Amino acid sequence: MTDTHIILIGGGGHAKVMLDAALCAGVAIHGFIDDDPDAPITKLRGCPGHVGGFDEVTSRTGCCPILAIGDLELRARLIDRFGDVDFASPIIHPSAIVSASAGIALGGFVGPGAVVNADAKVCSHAIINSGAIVEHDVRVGINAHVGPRAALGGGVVVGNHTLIGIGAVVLPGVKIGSSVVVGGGAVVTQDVGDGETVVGVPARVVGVGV
Ligand code: JB2
Repeated sequence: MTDTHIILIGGGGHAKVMLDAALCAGVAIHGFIDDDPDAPITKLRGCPGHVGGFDEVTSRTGCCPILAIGDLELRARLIDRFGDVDFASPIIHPSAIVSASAGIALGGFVGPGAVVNADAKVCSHAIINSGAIVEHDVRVGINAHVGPRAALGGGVVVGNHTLIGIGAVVLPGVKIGSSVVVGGGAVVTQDVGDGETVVGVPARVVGVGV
């Protein structure tokens, strides 16, 4: 499938960032889907049209959706909902530095000024947000989000659906489980179990999900 009809799923703040990156990269966006047809993205120059509902994506030949909403739980539900639909190739801002040996999977996003270093693997639907650093041999799981200016040292593992908050630092080799929340500015020095929320310097567990 070619990406001739990329549709952004979402029209809020994150969609604006993704549209901007796509426009900078010369990637055409066919439309966006949002509950609100007047979503914030419509104020951006170059905004594509609002296209119907989710059926528009599943029924139209050649439509490739890409998640453009930040909420990781909602994103996970949408990934399930779309099932076998072919998601779009990753959108990568041209100012990002991505090693030739790194891999960015379908549905991924790499924002402006981000670095993805040698042999790093960014799984499907993951977000590497503005200015984030993903060092060599890191694995970023499915639908994980590395927030703006967060830094992952070499060999770090980030599980599926995990949020690394703005400006957090994860020391080299640390393993972070699935559905974890790392608070903004935290410094993670030890492994983190599935579902845990950690904050602070050094990061401490303050909650465990259900
Ligand atoms: O179920 C839904 C749904 N729920 C919310 N289906 C569809 N199609 N759309 C939905 N939305 C839409 O997502 C809302 O109408 C709204 O337009 C959009 C969410 O926009 P918002 O600006 O609130 O959040 P965001 O997800 O784009 O951005 C968040 O995450 C980013 C990573 C913000 O926290 C940003 O600051 C952050 N950078």
